[in-house]
Amino acid sequence: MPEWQRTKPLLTTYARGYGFGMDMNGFGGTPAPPATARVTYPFTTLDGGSTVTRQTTGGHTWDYTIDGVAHYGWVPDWVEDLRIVGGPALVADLARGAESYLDSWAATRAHTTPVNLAAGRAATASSTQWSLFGSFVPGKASHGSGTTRWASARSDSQWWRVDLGAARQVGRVAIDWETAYAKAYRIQTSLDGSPWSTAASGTGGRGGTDVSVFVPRSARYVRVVMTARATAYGYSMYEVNVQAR
Ligand SMILES: [Ca+2]
Repeated sequence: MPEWQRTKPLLTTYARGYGFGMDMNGFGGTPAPPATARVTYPFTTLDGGSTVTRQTTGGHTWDYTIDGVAHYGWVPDWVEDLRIVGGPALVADLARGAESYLDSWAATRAHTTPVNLAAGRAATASSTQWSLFGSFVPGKASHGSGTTRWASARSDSQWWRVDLGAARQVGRVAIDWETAYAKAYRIQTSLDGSPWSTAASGTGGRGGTDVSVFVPRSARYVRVVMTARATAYGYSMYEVNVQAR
């Protein structure tokens, strides 16, 4: 119940059911009898198609409220108990679980990786950190390689920009930061390098992979304007991924 309640917002957001299954691992780990008797016999199964009474085997009459889930035959009784505790919404989610599982496979087959419009495109920046041992030029963040990176000089006010080569629809920018990330920055776009329009901005940056999603717009240039450093170093980005959505 708590798990279902905790994940309910996600189930609603993605229109999913709640999957459930049972593996008795021999005959251990099945649901025990409930502390309080709730299931009353006879009851109707969740699909409304069957009436369930206590089963008698030889001289023993089984009752979920006394025996718990003694074997797979008592799953309907267990679900009935969940219905009483969680209400019809829980049972409806359980009933849609299997379909959701199949849907997830269909969605996986249909999924295509969005094209990174910045890959291989020319980039410029406000500064580049000098290094005897490697290159941190702006193009290292639009090279399509997650191990190379651009790094700036050590000051708060810096920018990095990429030329997509032609006007494209842009609606999502993902920045893969090195440890030297920006706490505050803006994503701006432009059709010809000036003027610039702010598509997204934030001040609570936590580094890692930072994703900005906005209403898709036509842009040839995408610029990251950084205003607050997280470390005493400059800024450094492994890769900037620009997508239509
Ligand atoms: Ca790179």
